Amino acid sequence: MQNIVQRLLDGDRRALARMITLIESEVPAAHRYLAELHRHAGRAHIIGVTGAPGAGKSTLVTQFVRELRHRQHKVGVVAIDPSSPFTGGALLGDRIRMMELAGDPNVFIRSMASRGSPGGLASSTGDVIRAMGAAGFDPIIIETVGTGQAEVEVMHSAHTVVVVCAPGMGDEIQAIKAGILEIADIFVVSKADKPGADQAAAQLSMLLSLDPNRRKGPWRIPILKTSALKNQGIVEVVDAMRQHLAVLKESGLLAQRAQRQVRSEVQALVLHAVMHALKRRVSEDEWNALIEAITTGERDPYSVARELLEHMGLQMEQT
Ligand SMILES: Nc1nc2c(ncn2[C@@H]2O[C@H](COP(=O)(O)OP(=O)(O)OP(=O)(O)O)[C@@H](O)[C@H]2O)c(=O)[nH]1
Ligand SMILES: [Mg+2]
Repeated sequence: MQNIVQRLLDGDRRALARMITLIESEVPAAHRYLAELHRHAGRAHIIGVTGAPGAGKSTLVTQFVRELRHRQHKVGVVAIDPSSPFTGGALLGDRIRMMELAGDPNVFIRSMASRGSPGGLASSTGDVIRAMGAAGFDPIIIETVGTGQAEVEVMHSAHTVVVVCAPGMGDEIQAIKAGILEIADIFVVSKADKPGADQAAAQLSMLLSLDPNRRKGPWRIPILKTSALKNQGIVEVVDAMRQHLAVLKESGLLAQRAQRQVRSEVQALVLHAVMHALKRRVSEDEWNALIEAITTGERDPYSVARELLEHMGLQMEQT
């Protein structure tokens, strides 16, 4: 088992698949392996693709992968909540194209279920990215539906976030509402062969010009149109992704982002470990009794929290 790390570093796909399974099933050994992999990971360009259900994300991801393969990249894909890659997109034969890609040794596609806590999803996605990066995949594309908090949180591990809006779905506005505006680095109006694409782009442009964030530091957020049907616009989006990465590097933002991410990763691990240790020490019955006592006003949450921490040899600061 120990040499799973070595095999993964040598680019063995089965070792990578096995590692991802270990990550997903939260096997304690996974952290030991990931710690070893850490030194070899972290250089891949992470691209997030998000947007409303049915916006055309999987279709785009498939085309990005093909374009990146033309450019000789070894590409990883993490599709969160795999409803669409294999079930949707039948109209344009995306399913078949995804399958074709899956047979390419320089493409690794993995679906992950969007279950558990938002923090849990973000951290396991981060671990999967680490494993894929160590196996030499770069860039790595993450696809999520941009509706829930968990999905938005996952996008924080991306360097470049592509937000996809389809015309005539009214979802340009919804995307803005869901707080996606702030995280977008590139907007794509998909299905540009359909009526309403120009209006959708104009609408987005208007909304963006109202927003001072339109410029993200040295980066000006572009709005690009694509059509999978006519095979248009993909090269431009892939170019924009690469340019965005270059701007992040030159400006020092990439390094800043990495530091921010490491900080929150370590915090999350500590928090997780503390909660885990607590659950081992306090039985379900004890928990219930404490909660009951707080609810009735017999106890208060502050002293209970203090007591629980002291139970683990930790002092809570006096307030
Ligand atoms: N006309 C047209 N249809 C498209 C285009 N891109 C995607 N579609 C269709 O839109 C539908 C949804 O595409 P997907 O790529 O599965 O969308 P998605 O955003 O991944 O969907 P979920 O993952 O289920 O949220 C499919 O029927 C596609 O064939 C396009 O450029 N033009
Ligand atoms: Mg999809």
